[in-house]
Amino acid sequence: LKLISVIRTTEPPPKAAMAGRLSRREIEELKAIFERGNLTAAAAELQKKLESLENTPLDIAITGESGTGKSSFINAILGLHDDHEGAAKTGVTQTTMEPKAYPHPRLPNVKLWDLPGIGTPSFQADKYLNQVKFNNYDFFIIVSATRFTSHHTNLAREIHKMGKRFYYVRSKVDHDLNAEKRKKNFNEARTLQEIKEDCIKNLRKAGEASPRVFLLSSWELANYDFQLLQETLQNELDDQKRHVFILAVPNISAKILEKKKTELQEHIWEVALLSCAIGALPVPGLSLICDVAILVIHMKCYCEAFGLDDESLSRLAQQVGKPVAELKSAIKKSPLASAITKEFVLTVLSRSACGALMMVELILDFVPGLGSLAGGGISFVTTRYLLQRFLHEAAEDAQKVLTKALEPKAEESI
Ligand SMILES: Nc1nc2c(ncn2[C@@H]2O[C@H](COP(=O)(O)OP(=O)(O)OP(=O)(O)O)[C@@H](O)[C@H]2O)c(=O)[nH]1
Ligand SMILES: [Mg+2]
Repeated sequence: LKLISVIRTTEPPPKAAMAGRLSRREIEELKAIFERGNLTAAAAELQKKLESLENTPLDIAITGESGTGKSSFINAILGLHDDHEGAAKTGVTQTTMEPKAYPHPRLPNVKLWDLPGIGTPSFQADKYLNQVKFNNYDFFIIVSATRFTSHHTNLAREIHKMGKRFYYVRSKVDHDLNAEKRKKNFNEARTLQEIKEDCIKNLRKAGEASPRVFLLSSWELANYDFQLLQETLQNELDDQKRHVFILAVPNISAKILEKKKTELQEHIWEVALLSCAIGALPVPGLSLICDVAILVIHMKCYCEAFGLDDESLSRLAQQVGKPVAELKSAIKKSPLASAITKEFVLTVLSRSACGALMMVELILDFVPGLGSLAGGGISFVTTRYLLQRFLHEAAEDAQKVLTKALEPKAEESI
């Protein structure tokens, strides 16, 4: 700790990062690890846990009758424009004849499966689930754009029998609302409520005790029930699947960005402990010790989760019909994923040395095991401090990009 007095020259740490002291849970978990006394074994376990989190497969089946908007829904979830390379084909004629996987553009282990339209001559409800290999999927989303039909009833019943879960999406509600608007006593909330109640009533008749129905428009994903669908899925998935699901959801609202931030924050202390356990090295020219490679990997991952990378920004620009440079102009603090290199991290380290060292002073006393690790303890605190600060700034920039993307275009606001 003599090292701490060496550097007191750079900018003071921001309030948000100073507030990021160890939580009670972190302290407890760290103490437990040190009490068990084998940090190397604990690190190996953490490494396995973090790797398996990242590699957890999530396979979501999108099913329903032909033409209901399944492919359009997939593209909306993946953040792809219908014309984008890699997007599901959409159209007015039947286009999907066998299950086809659409991997998430950033998370290849997350796949949406576009299933053939049920009820067409080649796909009848009773054989359908076997034909599409139902066991390959974590859950089903039944998409329907019209009144409830016997195909929905049969499909719901069959999915239930197979012990799988389904969510019922009533799609194209923008279209329904437009048609209803012509009526004299039009009331949007009442129309939506009526559509939902009708679906719930019919699913109950089909034997579903607590039907989960969501009204959506793939063209306006941020409206109607998408947020509710996202929250329901999140609550019903196990921890591993929830992690990849949250990271896969498109960045369409401030609330979703906030959720991603919280989810990533949860795992920072584990990454930091890994950094100290794998024998981090002193950073040249600074009194800091940490594993620069770990910082590079995780900072890049945060940027990508928030859509702060060239590909995601171009996709967003295409979706909202704005120049990508306009969206980029909203980014103030965070670099894009491609700019995060070892050199970049070293620059951040030198800028943040003062703040990181103050956190070392604050934290080492709390967890006795950490203090006794000398260099390892400093590495833990530095990594944790830098990742928290970086995450905070990337999340802030992502919110600014979202606001810019949703602003009316110049000609629209005149
Ligand atoms: N108004 C409106 N139209 C939509 C929406 N989603 C899809 N559509 C349109 O509905 C038509 C069918 O959409 P698809 O996504 O191709 O439907 P699908 O269920 O994949 O069709 P199949 O592959 O043939 O079973 C297309 O013309 C879409 O543009 C929506 O949310 N609102
Ligand atoms: Mg399709």
